[in-house]
Amino acid sequence: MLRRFIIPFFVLLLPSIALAQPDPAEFQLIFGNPDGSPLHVGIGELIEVPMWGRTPIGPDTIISMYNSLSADGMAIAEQDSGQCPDTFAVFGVDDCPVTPISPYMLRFGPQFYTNGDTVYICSFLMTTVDNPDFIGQTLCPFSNGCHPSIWGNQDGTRQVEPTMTFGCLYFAYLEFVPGDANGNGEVNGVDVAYLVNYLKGFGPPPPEPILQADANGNCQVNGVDVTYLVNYLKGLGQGPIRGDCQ
Ligand SMILES: [Ca+2]
Ligand SMILES: [Ca+2]
Repeated sequence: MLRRFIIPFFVLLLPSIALAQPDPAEFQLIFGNPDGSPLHVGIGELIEVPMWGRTPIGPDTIISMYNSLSADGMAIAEQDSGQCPDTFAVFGVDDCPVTPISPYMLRFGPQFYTNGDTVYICSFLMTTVDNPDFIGQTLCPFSNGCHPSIWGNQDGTRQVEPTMTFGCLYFAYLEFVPGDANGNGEVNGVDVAYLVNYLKGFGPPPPEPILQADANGNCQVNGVDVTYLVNYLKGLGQGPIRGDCQ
């Protein structure tokens, strides 16, 4: 009779012991877009890599937050700083020999509590490499810094390493003037002739990115763009538009 009493007692006790320590799965740290889609960036461009955080439903407030991110030098040329409220301190961490780019840490002082929502914290600023080969590619250069991201709970005695998610970068096409088929920065009749020659097989393709010849913004380069350009140059149609192409 005694044994039957003891076993249920321990079964009840075990879950309460487990809850005494924060569950890392309940604390989320996301770098990049919270929906997991890649950030659209250019080459050689100063970019913002946003951080998002989530704490559990309930009054479990973070009072100390170190967020650390490493970036692979293949895609990131420089890690500049953080773009954060004044309550954040930004530390450059240069004692991480395994990473080509020194990770920066962002330290947060005041309380942070999301009650189950995913909220924006602040951003790391970085500069992408100036490598045209990456245009049109998706790279995933981010990883945990060599110093872990650590969040401290309100009572000051518990710490949790949040579950981290790292988004990727999509290297979008270079800045260009849509309709500028020959890539000289202007849109005029020369572009019509250039595009016609190319489409007939008599001339070279538009310089990279070839979509600068996509005058109507439908992400294709063909005879419709010639008509579109002619109409625009005659004052009969709208100006060239840049499509949202990948
Ligand atoms: Ca031109
Ligand atoms: Ca087109």
